[in-house]
Amino acid sequence: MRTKLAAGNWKMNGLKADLAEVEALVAAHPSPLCDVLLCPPATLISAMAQVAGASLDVGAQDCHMKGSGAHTGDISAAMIADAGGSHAIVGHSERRADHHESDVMVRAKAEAAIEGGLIAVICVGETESQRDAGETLTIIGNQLKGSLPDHATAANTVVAYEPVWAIGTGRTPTLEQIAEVHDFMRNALVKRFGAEGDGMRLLYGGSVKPSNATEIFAVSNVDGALVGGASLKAADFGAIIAAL
Ligand code: G2H
Repeated sequence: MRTKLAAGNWKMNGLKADLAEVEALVAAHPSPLCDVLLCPPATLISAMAQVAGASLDVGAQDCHMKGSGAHTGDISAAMIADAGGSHAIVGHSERRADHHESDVMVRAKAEAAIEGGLIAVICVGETESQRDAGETLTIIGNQLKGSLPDHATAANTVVAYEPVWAIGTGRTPTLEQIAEVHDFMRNALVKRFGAEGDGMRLLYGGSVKPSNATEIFAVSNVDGALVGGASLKAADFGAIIAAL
């Protein structure tokens, strides 16, 4: 039985004053019925973890593939854990695009996160032109094959399907399109990882909001959401948590 997960990705948003939203979220959902994760910018991980207490998990939006060294501007899995983080998002399409991250790099980052004791939230997703060309399942299959470490388990890995064209655009795939990809991912993961693949949580991400959360969460093999814009405000994210 997979536990549902509501994960928020604050992207490059959030100053200390915005932790008031987390305080409000914790006050409204002290014991949520699902797992809740928030991934703020690295500058806020430590402070957010203190505000979050035991009510929700805090994670990073990236994790370097090396443990330490001459990598200006990067942070390691040990640093994330030291700051109070328990998860790291890797392979988000914005990092694949802006920082030229390949599947090989994403896999190395996921391995570093897992070896550092974190849960890796590994993102995959097709572009609009890839979908229009009928390549969606091929792209997703290749990204899963290339980005997930061989020692991925249900306990150390979460997969997020985020169609690039649905991110921050207000557009979402149809429920049938989400089901098609999630069922495909489940089959691929079971084929490769057996029972562990059956236990891995599969999140949908891309313009999830309170008004569409309930119908998306009812889709086959959707075990929660990775939420961007709607995770910034306690009222919106709280409504998504309540829909799970
Ligand atoms: C997709 C998602 C969060 P948004 O990137 O990862 O963002 O919900 O704003 O589309």
